[in-house]
Parts: sequence; C-alpha cells; structure tokens
Amino acid sequence: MTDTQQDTRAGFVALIGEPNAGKSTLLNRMVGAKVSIVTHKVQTTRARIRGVALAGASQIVFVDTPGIFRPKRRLDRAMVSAAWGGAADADVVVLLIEAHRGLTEGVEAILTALEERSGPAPIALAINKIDRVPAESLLALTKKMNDRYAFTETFLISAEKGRGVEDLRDWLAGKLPEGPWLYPEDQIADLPLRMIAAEMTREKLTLRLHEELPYQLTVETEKWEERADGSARIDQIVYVARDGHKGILLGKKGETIKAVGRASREELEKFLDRRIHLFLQVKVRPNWLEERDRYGEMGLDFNDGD
Ligand SMILES: Nc1nc2c(ncn2[C@@H]2O[C@H](COP(=O)(O)OP(=O)(O)OP(=O)(O)O)[C@@H](O)[C@H]2O)c(=O)[nH]1
Ligand SMILES: [Mg+2]
Repeated sequence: MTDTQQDTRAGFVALIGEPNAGKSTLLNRMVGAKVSIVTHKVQTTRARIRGVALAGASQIVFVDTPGIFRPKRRLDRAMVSAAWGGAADADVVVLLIEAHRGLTEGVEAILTALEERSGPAPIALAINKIDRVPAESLLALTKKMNDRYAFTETFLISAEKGRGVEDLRDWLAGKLPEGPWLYPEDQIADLPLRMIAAEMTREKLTLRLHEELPYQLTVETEKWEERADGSARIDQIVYVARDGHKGILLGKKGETIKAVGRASREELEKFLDRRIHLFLQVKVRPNWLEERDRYGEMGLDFNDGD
C-alpha cells in the first residue's frame, strides 16, 4: 500500500478489438506474467479474464475479452456478449487494432456498435503491431481512425515488443477513479487456478494442432489434488464433438496428447512454481456446445448464446 490511502486509484480497463488484435498479449505484457493465453489463431480468448497491473499508486485491472466478430454459433454469441459486457463495466475502454490491417470491416462494425453503446467511459485507440509496418504509415492511419471516431487518445504500440506500452499504462493509470485498490498488491490475476490450468492446456493444443485443430474443443480441470510432498495432481478432460477429433488429438500412439500434456505441465510448473502431475483425458461429447455446464466452466453465460 502507498502511504496515504487517498492517493490511490483503481479501476477496470477493458481491452476490446477484433480476434487476433493482440489483446491478450497486451494484458500479459501489462501484468508482467502470462495470465491469458496467446496463439496465432483467431478466437483464442473465450471469456473475460482479469489481470492486475500496478503503475505508481494506481492499480489497473485489465479485462481481456474475446475478440468481437459477427457471431454465428452459441459459443460465438456467448463470447461476443462477454466482450461487450467487459466494455460496459469498464472505467476506460481500449480498442486495439492491427497496424498492418488498419480500418477493416470488422473494426468498422465495432465502431458502429461503440457509437450506439457509448457510455461515459473514455475510449482510447491502441494501434498495435507497429513493428509490422513502416513508421511513416502510422500518421495516416491515426488520422483516418480519429476522423472516423473521436477517440480520447491514440497510442502506437507493439504489445509483443513492448513498444509504447508504458505510455499507455501511465495514461490509463491517471484516468482511473480515486479509491482504494481492488485486489491485494501481490495478486496478478482473477481467475481460478483450475481455469488457468485448463486454458494452458487449450493453448498448447492450439499451438500443436495448427490447421487440424477442431474449434469444437474445450478443456476442463476435473480434479485438483494436493499431495503431501508439495506437488499437485491435476486431471483434465478435453471435450471434442466428434470421434475423428479424438483421433487427431491423440495422434499416433498418443504422441500428440502426450506432447501437449508435457508442454502444459512445464508451463504450469513455472507459473505455480511447484511440481505438477498432469493427466489428460479426451472425451467425445457430440453436444457439448449446447451444454450449460460447459459454459459455466469456460466463464461464459450459456443464456448469452440464445
Ligand atoms: N508482430 C506482432 N505480433 C503481435 C503483437 N501483439 C500480438 N501479436 C501476435 O498476434 C497474435 C494474436 O495475439 P493475441 O494476444 O492472442 O490476440 P487476441 O486479440 O487476444 O486474440 P483473441 O483472443 O483471439 O481475440 C499472436 O500470434 C501474437 O503473438 C505485436 O505487437 N506485434
Ligand atoms: Mg485473446
């Protein structure tokens, strides 16, 4: 805690944008740890994930959200709804766009929706992935975006390389309301460990399977058992919708799932700083995308998908 309580500020900053804009990468960079999973694929983040960062006397609670796109299926609708919910609850909203893609149709749709929803929260623009374009192009894009929407402020950043991120953080810190911190100062995430553990396995599956990856896949932590020697045994279930998907996940002689389990365990051990025994089981569940329980486990509202 800082010396005087009234100096402190705290609040929520929602990161919104199209799938793949770099929202989770930015959240992790701000927090200084991997709280939210990142992949090269779109629609990686499925629920609202909170990560806590400190900037001077300010505690910034970043809310990572699923990418906003035109939803078709129940899961898509629940994800997009979670994203807008994150924005509605926030003190400040940051819209991330990709420098090399600019004002896409998807960004245009988000801006239209923002105009309709516009609450009192300031909305900042973060043009991300500036490492991918020549610096000269950024002025024109900044102008184009601000002609289209009256952003409170524009930042040029590379979430991956860490460029421009401090300026953004300091500006956000000053925008938050005065008040006591919302989380203990050593807390960096607000997501149950069992969910973080499941997300890590989903990330490794996504990275490992590339184009073969079934979208219709979810991971749940089934059991978490503390052991006397300080280690933990974690049992997880990977739900897929089809028999064929199970084969893909297992791979030849179970090699794929074994490699995924190893990668996930290693990262979990680093994150938790303790020994982990991870057991993965793949189950075929044709209708899991329509099962209420599955949504609760993902941190989504089943009814949002209606
Ligand atoms: N070159 C470059 N790549 C980036 C940058 N920030 C993120 N990426 C990459 O962009 C991809 C998507 O990043 P994510 O952080 O998962 O994007 P997201 O917006 O959370 O995506 P969803 O969860 O699917 O909505 C990953 O491959 C990142 O490594 C950046 O500043 N520069
Ligand atoms: Mg994400």
